[in-house]
Amino acid sequence: MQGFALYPFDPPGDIAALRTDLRDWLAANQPQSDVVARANCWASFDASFSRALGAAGYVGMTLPTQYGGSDRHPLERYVVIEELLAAGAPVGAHWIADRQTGPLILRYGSEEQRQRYLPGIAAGELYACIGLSEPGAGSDLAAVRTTARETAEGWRINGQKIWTTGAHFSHIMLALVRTEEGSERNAGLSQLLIDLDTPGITIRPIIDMAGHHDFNEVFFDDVLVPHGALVGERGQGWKQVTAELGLERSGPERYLSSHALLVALIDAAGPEPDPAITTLIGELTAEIWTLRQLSMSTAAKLAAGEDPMVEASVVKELGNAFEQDMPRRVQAIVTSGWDDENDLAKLLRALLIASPSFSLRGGTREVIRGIIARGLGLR
Ligand SMILES: Cc1cc2nc3c(=O)[nH]c(=O)nc-3n(C[C@@H](O)[C@H](O)[C@H](O)COP(=O)(O)OP(=O)(O)OC[C@H]3O[C@@H](n4cnc5c(N)ncnc54)[C@H](O)[C@@H]3O)c2cc1C
Repeated sequence: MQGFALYPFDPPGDIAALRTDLRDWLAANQPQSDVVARANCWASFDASFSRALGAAGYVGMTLPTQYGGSDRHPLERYVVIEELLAAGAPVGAHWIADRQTGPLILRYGSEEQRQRYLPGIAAGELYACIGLSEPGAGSDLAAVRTTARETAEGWRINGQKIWTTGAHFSHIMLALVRTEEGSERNAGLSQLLIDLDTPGITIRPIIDMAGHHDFNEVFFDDVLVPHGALVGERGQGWKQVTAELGLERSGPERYLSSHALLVALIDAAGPEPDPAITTLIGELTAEIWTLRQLSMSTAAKLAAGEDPMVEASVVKELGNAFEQDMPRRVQAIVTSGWDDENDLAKLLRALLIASPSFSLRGGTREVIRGIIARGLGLR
């Protein structure tokens, strides 16, 4: 790759009507919540909202109807996600299952796995978590040490995962494990779909510095899962995970985490804002518009069946830089006091604490830049 391939974002159907229908639905169904819960809302858990969203056909949109999905185009789903995030809807419960576990099961899973898991995912009732990181293998996933040995009864799993978002409320984990004894680096890895109520699994909370319980440590102590838990091909886990990461890195969630702050800044600025605030709003708007074009182009490439690994990484890196810088740029010019209880001050406090994590989740900055450099032929 020598440049950023721009693909036209051209979803089928009446997109204006899709947006209007969803906005009307949200006006009737979105729970009233605090402005802070609306920011970074893809971490907000609300089971009844997820179920209602599923019943309305806005979860599992790209899954075939035979598995409970709506067989919609991936770019229609993109539009829906964008609306949900901009509205601050609490989509955290089903988020990972809808974004990556469902599509991955459809692509690599067995027919039995599809029938067993996809309808629940499309209904917004079955939640999933991602079992990649380990204490000794965070950014370096090829160092994964959790093992699964094939026995007559099934796979026996031993090891530990860490930073597992939502493991405490999820039904399943899609885990990257070492299935070939003595294998090294990215060879010999496979993906297993693990029901989290299987005996031998211990889930321990990790509380983050904002006091939230999103993360967990997950321990596997001689856990036995059936042969049918293997997803895709044995030994092809690395390739499958890489495909999964493409889905994780380029969506609108990569630049909209601080969006509520921009809205609050515009609201607080009033009709005749200070020139410095006008300039900042103009700059932020221009930047977010550009990021949106890059993200939509990457979504279009993904929808065309191509692998936008490098483009997705560019969106993640630039999007994270934007959403991470925004709270600091706003803090530098607003006069609101630290203890104020207006929306702007509340959001600023919350985002200044949360934003360092934005460039870690989904792949750290250094690793993402390494992927981009390799894609550009620079390394
Ligand atoms: C909000 C959030 C949610 C997350 N959710 C999940 C989840 O659901 N499931 C999951 O599996 N993980 C999850 N993670 C974890 C994952 O994204 C980690 O951030 C990642 O695995 C980092 O691991 P580590 O802490 O061991 O750091 P390390 O890998 O030790 O990295 C430490 C530092 O060294 C740098 N570094 C490491 N290797 C290299 C290299 N080869 N070249 C250059 N620099 C390097 C890193 O970029 C980083 O700055 C989440 C993280 C966050 C912040």
